[in-house]
Amino acid sequence: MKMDEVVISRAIIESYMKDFMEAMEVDVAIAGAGPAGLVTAYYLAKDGIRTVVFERQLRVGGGMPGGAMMFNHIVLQEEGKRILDEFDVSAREYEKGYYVASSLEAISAICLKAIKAGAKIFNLVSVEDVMIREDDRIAGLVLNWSAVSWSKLHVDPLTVRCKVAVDATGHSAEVCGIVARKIGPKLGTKTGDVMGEGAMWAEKGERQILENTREVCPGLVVAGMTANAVFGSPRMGAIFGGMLMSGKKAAQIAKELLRQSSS
Ligand code: 48F
Repeated sequence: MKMDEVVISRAIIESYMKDFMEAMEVDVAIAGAGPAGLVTAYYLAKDGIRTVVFERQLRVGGGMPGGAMMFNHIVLQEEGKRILDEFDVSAREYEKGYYVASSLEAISAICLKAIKAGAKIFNLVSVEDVMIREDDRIAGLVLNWSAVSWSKLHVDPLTVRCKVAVDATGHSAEVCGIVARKIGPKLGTKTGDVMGEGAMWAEKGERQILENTREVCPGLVVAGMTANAVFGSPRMGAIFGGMLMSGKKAAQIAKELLRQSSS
């Protein structure tokens, strides 16, 4: 069969641009395609909510593929394992209450399910700012190619509009950092600013991540490690149940905010 390189090129550009154009106005825009961001995207998209995820790196998954110290296995507690079951990922009980799974199987399944549910994921795109409107409501995310920021090129960004934004950028809590710096100390923390994650304490970190997963300023929800980094809660290492539960909770919060905005 005849193969034309230009047809191949056109097919890629046109279909990508169609997806990108559709991403310009969405219900929920998520920064970061680690486990928390992808789980959030899945639970939103499967309910028909227009959801887009922007990921800085070439690959999705954040810290999940690396497991712990590059041992590509992850640990989950009972509640986390129940969420993994929803993604058809196998996990075996190691000791009572501790389950082990392949980090690659887990992140592949979560990513595939999010995409199949209808979430659009754009890799190699960094969130570099937020768009705001009245009452300092977060109304969109400001994007640039990651290659532009890595090369330190002076190139202006593009902006997408969303009803709810989710910061799932992990330990660096980047969107919240931008909000604290540019809009003022309004994150609902003791300092009003991003407090930074605490030292390792798996049990406490896993417990607090659910309390910390919430709307931190109008229109901005935090998910995953970002939630603990914002509120100064401990890190927890390679136990990943909290990331999955936080993603699921962030999706519920976003749905509630969407419901309120439409009524
Ligand atoms: O770091 P990451 O995996 O965060 P998470 O989903 O999960 C944390 C765990 O991996 C692990 C842990 C478990 O106990 O502590 O560390 O909360 O994923 C965050 C993703 O966000 C991307 C980053 O490349 C990563 O894939 N990211 C960070 N900043 C930006 C961004 C940005 N400004 N724009 C777009 N993507």
